[in-house]
Amino acid sequence: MKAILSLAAALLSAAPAFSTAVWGQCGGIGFSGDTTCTASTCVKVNDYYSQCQPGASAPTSTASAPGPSACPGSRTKFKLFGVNESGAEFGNNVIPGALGTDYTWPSPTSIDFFLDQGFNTFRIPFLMERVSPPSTGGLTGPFNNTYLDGLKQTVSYITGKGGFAIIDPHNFMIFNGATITSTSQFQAWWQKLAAEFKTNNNVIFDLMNEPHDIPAQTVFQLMQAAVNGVRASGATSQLILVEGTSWTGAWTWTTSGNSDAFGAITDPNNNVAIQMHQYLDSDGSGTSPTCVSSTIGAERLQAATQWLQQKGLKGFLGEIGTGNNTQCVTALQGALCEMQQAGGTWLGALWWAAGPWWGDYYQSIEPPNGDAITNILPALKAFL
Ligand SMILES: *[C@@H]1O[C@H](CO)[C@@H](O)[C@H](O)[C@H]1NC(C)=O
Ligand SMILES: *[C@@H]1O[C@H](CO)[C@@H](O)[C@H](O)[C@H]1NC(C)=O
Ligand SMILES: CC(=O)N[C@@H]1CO[C@H](CO)[C@@H](O)[C@@H]1O
Repeated sequence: MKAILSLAAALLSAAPAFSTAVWGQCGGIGFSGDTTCTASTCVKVNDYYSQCQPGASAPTSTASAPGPSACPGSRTKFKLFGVNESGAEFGNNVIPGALGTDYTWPSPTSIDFFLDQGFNTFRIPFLMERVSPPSTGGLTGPFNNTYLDGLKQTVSYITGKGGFAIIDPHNFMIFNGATITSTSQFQAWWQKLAAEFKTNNNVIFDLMNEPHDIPAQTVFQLMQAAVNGVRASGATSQLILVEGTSWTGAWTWTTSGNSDAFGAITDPNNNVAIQMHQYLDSDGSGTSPTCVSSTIGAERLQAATQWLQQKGLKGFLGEIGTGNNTQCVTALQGALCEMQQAGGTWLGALWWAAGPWWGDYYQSIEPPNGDAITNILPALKAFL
C-alpha cells in the first residue's frame, strides 16, 4: 500500500464539485457526495453503494458474489491466507514516535477473530527506523529492544496459536529519507534481525515492502543479498518473500523490469517466493472503492502467473484490496479463482488490511465492523 497521504488526499477529494463520473459512487448509506451522474445513471448496487453506470437503464443487481461456484475446475487451496495487520508502521513522519499515540500493535482480538474464521497468516508491517533508530547508528547500530519486543510479542501471539507471522519492514527501500543502496549493509541488517526469530518456524521474512523508483536489477541485488543474510543467521527453515520494484505490482511485473531480474533469485535452502501486490481500481493504488471491471482481478494477475510458471517460481499476493460493492467483490473473487486454478503456483493471499486504527477506511477488515467485514470477508472465506 502506498503512503497514507495519498489515501487521505483521495478521501478529501471525495466530495465532488461536479456531478459524479461514470463508475463513481453516487449513493448509499453514509454517502455524502454528489448523487447525480455525468452521462450515466445512478444504479443501486446494494444498500451501501450506488454507482454511476453507463446506459439509461443498467440492470440493478443485488445478487451476492458468485463465489467458488463460478470458479470451476480443480483448485489448489492456499497454504497461507489472511490479512495484513497494520499499526506499527503508522505515523512514519514521527520517529521514534510513541506507542499508543503515533503507532500501535495489532490487537490480539483481531488476530483471534481471523484464526477462528479459518485464516492462518498475518503480515505485520513495521518501521526500520523504529527497530534501528537513526539516533543510535541507524542500520548498523543496535536495535531498539522496546520496539523489537513489541514486534516479538505480536509474532509470538500469532505463531503460538499456530498461525504464520510475516515480518514486513514497511519502508519502500527508503531508510531515514535515503534510498537503501548498500547490499552488504542490507544483508547484515537482515542477518541480525532474522537471528532474533530463527528458532520460530512459523515466521516468514518479507524482505522489504514495495520498493519503487529504483531499477529492478538494483532491487534484485538487494533482495538476493538479504536472502543470503537471512540464511547466514541460521534461519534456514523459514519461507522468505522478495518484492520487486514498481510497488511490486503484479500487473506491471512483466513491464517494470522485474520479470527480467527476478528469474535469477536463488536460496541455499530453496524456500523463497515472489511477493506481489494488486489493487483493482483504475490506477492500481488501492485508493478508490471503484473497480475497473468485474474481471479486472483475474486480468491483472494473468501475465504474472504465466511468468511464475515459466520460471518455476512460487508467488504470494501479499496485498489485495477493493471496494465492497458487487462489481469489486466479483473482481476480487476472479483474482482468487485465477490464483487457485494455477496449480499451486500461488502460495496464498492477504487482504489489505486489518488493524486497530483504520477508522472508516473502505478496505478496513478490522473486526467487529470494518467496512470490509460485511461483503469482503465472506467473499474471502469462500476460498479458504
Ligand atoms: C525506542 O522505542 C521506544 C518505544 O517506541 C521509544 O520510546 C524510544 O524513544 C526509542 N529509543 C530510541 C533511541 O529511538
Ligand atoms: C462499504 O464501504 C463504504 C465506504 O466505501 C461504507 O460506507 C459501507 O459501510 C461499506 N458497506 C458495508 C456493507 O460494509
Ligand atoms: C495505508 C498504508 O499504506 N499504510 C501503511 C500503513 O500505514 C500507513 C499507511 O500506509 C503508512 O505509513 C504505511 O505506509
